[in-house]
Amino acid sequence: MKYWNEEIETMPLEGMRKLQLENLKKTLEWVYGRIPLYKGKFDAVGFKPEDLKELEDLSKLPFTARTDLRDNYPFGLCAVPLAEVIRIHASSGTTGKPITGPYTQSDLDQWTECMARNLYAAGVRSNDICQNAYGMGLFTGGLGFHQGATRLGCAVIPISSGQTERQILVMQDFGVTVLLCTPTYALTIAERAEEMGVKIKDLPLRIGVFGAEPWTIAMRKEIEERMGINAMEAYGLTECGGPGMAFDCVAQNGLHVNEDQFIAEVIDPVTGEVLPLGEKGELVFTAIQRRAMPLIRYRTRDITTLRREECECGRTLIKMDKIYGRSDDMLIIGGVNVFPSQIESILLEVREIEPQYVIIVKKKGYLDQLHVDVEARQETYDAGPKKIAEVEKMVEGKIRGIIGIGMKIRLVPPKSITRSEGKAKRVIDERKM
Ligand code: DLL
Repeated sequence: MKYWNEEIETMPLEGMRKLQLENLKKTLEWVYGRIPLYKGKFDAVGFKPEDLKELEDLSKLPFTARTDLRDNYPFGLCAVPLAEVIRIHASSGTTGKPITGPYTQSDLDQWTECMARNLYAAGVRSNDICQNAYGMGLFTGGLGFHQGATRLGCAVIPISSGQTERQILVMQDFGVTVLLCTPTYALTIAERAEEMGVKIKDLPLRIGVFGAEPWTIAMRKEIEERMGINAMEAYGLTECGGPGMAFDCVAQNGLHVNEDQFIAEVIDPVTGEVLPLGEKGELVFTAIQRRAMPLIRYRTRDITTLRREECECGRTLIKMDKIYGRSDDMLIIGGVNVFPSQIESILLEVREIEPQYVIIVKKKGYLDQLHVDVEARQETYDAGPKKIAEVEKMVEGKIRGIIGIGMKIRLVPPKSITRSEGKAKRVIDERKM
């Protein structure tokens, strides 16, 4: 079998649009009658659920923002009584209240279905042994992957994140074939294994399914080479139901959106206008099968491009490019927009440094300045201050040449940057302190 769900994954566009329209109609009626926030938002623009005649009418509806979730914390956007809720996840959030994600039984079944499609497309099969090193708990990564891999019939090891040495021992002893974690934690595991003298390349490990944070194609290649695996991807967010909303396939050039469950749009983040396919902007999702908390036109703040094209894998599901970054991570330096991912791509091309870095934003007078601390490779560090200064200058030049702005690069000693066990913190904004 080539697909987990051939009918949906290869459905011709016309059929998919029909299915989406039916599901969207049901969902608009569902939220209008049950959630005061949505009744208010729809009434404010004079829209009744029965006004939906075609998919394009969706653009007449207002957006839902993260602040709507905060203002209605914890269950104000829940469309069913808590008696019908069987699971509640939450994203921690560094400031303010967490974001909650309630599920009914059918929401949980659909999530599992999405995760099964995701893992199957990544090449995972029932005879695989999956080490699930996503954080287990409130975070959707752990249980989402657990459910999906269990549905496939894999042997799942719910090890959760952390205790990296134990991860490596389990990987060796249990003959693990699939690793599930964030890309930066995969790098941490690869590095620790090298220090322990364990050659991951010689182990049976063959696939990783990574996600939950932005990572560049350069980072994917680095992980693939260091571990000798295919590094595949999962995308999703707590508010919309967790990982599995979009996933990549053998083509590894974009992620297919589970369109029977989510309608994706890309908008201009400033004007809110829907952008044509192929243009880069902010990703917006409408969940059309969820029942506990189906968000309408939810602004993710993730930046990408949508493409409808024939994929070599045969799936017809719309594709989104690898997430470029988050609009709230975008730095504006001297009027130039810079995403951390652009800096990462350049750093990963430099042999003399490790893929471990932190970007520090400072203010000097009225000007914003970027400083990047990046780890020297052991050989570079051992070669002494002259070599270090040379590499710093070379990296500064490369960045100026490609991004067009100057930033101060500082090579720091090997192993001096804190290793990630989940989502890495790559930017420290000292302007906000
Ligand atoms: O990170 C869900 C998830 C778990 C996805 C495991 C994939 C794997 P949150 O904690 O709510 O949910 O964070 C959601 O993480 O808006 C993106 O900014 C970012 N993100 C998630 N997956 C990717 C990815 C989970 N593949 C936020 N590439 C999203 C880039 C990602 N960013």
